[in-house]
Amino acid sequence: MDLREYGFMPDRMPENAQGTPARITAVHKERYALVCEYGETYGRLKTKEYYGGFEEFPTTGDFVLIRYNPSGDSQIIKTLPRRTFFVRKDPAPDGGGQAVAANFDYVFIMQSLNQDFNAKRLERYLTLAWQSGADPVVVLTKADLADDYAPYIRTVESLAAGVPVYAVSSKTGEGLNALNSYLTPGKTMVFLGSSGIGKSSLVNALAGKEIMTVNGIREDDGKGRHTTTYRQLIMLKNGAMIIDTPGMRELGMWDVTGGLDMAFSDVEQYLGKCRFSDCTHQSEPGCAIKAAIASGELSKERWESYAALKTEAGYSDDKAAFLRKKQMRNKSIAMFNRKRKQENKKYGRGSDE
Ligand SMILES: Nc1nc2c(ncn2[C@@H]2O[C@H](COP(=O)(O)OP(=O)(O)O)[C@@H](O)[C@H]2O)c(=O)[nH]1
Ligand SMILES: [Mg+2]
Repeated sequence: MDLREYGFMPDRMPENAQGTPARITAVHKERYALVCEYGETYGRLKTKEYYGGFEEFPTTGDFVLIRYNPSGDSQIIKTLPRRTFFVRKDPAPDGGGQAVAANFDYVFIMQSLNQDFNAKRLERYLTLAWQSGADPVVVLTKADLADDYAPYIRTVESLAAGVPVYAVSSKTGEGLNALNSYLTPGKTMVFLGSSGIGKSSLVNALAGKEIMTVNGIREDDGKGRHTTTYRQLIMLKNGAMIIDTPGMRELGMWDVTGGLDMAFSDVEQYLGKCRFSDCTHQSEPGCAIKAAIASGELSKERWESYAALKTEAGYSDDKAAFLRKKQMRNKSIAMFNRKRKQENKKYGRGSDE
């Protein structure tokens, strides 16, 4: 097996790197499903590197280096630098950002053309997608359920200038061919969208067979149940890959400065143009934002979306505090490991290396 088929770029190997490159295809509790030149295998993290705070925990789509073990679990020794990634807030109490998907080329931002369509959520997804470093593509699903979806397309185009938008139906096959230009060998897409909007159905329609379980929408609240219980990367027959991870539901506005710049370039062009450099855009004279809204150049909703996401990003962005905590944690882990090593020596126990 040639890992390049999975999107691996050999020139991204660090110099003097030891080990066999592999790609993470699924994250289970403590075990990782991997592919490498020897085929599919499983791996576990090397304690010293990962729990000593030296390496980033890998996620679905990551390229890693392993010590290959032909007769059991391999050892994961290094996470290679990510080209693109999503982060969410680590659910641990003092957690910082945690990567949930990595090294994808396109983000398919998905909403369905029935009850799910929501402009604010679209703006949020676009911010996250731009932040990830990959190219956003808007995919409106269940086209067969909409009498006329042209107004939705126009709404997307007004919020996401320059981002391609497609209406598709996994049920009738309408519009699916247009997605083929993204589904090329070695490319990876990640699906971002609420439960029940047809992500699994689209995977199956693109794969031409039932890979994912499709679940019915509950009558009472219109929401689907989650069937994806672990994070996985699926290889389609044509050589393209799709990442589907349940963690995508909880993506927060963690460190999205660059994403906001891209998703709201129409808004940001007015910033810094107010008379007062510390303008709060509330009631100050000479406010460029208020003037743009008054003249109709900028829509009020657009400004409010931007301001809300920016505020939210500010809250989750208290990185100074987070980094302090992380340093402390790494320090105490290192101390713990040193102590354990001394004890192991004292009692003649082997270590895990
Ligand atoms: N009418 C219609 N229903 C669809 C389409 N795609 C998915 N569905 C239905 O929507 C429900 C949720 O689909 P699923 O693929 O499980 O959504 P997921 O939760 O986003 O993975 C299922 O009942 C599907 O049959 C479509 O293109 N048209
Ligand atoms: Mg699903």
